[in-house]
Amino acid sequence: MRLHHYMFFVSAVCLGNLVATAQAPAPTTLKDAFRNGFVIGAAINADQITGKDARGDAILVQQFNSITAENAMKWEIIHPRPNAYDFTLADKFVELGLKNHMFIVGHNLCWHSQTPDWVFKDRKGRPLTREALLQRLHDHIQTVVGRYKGKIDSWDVVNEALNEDGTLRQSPWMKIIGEDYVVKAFQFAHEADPNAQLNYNDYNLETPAKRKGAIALVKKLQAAGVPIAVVGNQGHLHLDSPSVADEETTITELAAAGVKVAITELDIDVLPRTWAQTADVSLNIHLDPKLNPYPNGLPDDVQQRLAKRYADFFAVCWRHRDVINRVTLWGVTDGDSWLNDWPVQGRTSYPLLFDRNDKPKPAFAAVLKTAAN
Ligand code: 9MR
Repeated sequence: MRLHHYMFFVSAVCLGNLVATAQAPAPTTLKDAFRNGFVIGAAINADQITGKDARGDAILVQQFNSITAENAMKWEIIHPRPNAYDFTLADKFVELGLKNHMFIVGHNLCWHSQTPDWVFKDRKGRPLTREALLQRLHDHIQTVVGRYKGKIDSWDVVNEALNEDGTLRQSPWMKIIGEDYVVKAFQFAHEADPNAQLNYNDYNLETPAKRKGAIALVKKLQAAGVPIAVVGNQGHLHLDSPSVADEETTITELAAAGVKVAITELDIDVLPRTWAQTADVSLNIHLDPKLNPYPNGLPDDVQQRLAKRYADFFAVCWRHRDVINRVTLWGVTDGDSWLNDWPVQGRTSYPLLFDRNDKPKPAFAAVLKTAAN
């Protein structure tokens, strides 16, 4: 090849590379956009687990690489009566995750809510002793975690153990066993699957007192030699709160305690609230039309505010991707969200990235862009 031919060839190749780089298509899915930072999950309901919601499943498989069962693995469903387990939905949930090579999250093993009353009582209806309840917790965790050993990647071992002031909630677990029930639950889970990632999961950790309580709990678990790997901050957010600065502080302070941080139940509520910020499922408020302002669609200005809020939140997660290992949205489309029925039943809510017709919202495009920065 003569020199000028060679030079032409080299410049053509360089130019080609340049054009190729400049034109490298931007990722069009959440899982691709964040691939070099963290996995992106969705909580899925029974219709999605069983394939009845084919359109929801199509979005799930295209966009997400992690799943959490919204309800299917909770005690009242998986273990409704003494010695009677029902793994029908949970097995299908795990199969779906394995088939699609997803990071599978088990939610949850020990919680005060959605746990039947019998769990805390003996055959005659009297409160169980500490030893008997510990045995019951052990058997439940051994059975459930043991069944999915090597298949479920990550377990929410204890859910929502803290009060807003950072003290331990006076749940039946706490009252009967005492505060070491948290350590015990983690030990049982570790015994049942030594390779599973173990999480403590709670909401409102942006509140300094509650966050302090969570960090104290992490330290207690670490001191007891228990492998707590992740703190899940649920991320049930509102348009105007908590502030991005508080979200960032929460991530860095939790990570400084020596754990990874996951956002486990992300959604952003755009509806008015007349109650304190919480995710306490026992709250139930009467429906008033003023509390349901967008029954026929979200006005564009609110849609844009939601997009910006989502982008700001994901930008924080992306910036801290060295310590964030997962961001999970609490549902696939707006129609699926628990926020349509809580704390007021029958509202039309818009908290997720896909709308009721399965279309990506402006927030979806805004979120995709955050990973490019
Ligand atoms: O989204 C769940 C909803 O379908 C259930 O009715 C509700 C009942 O307790 O639980 C919801 O999920 C909760 C999660 O398990 C724990 N953190 C708060 C979530 C929203 O309430």
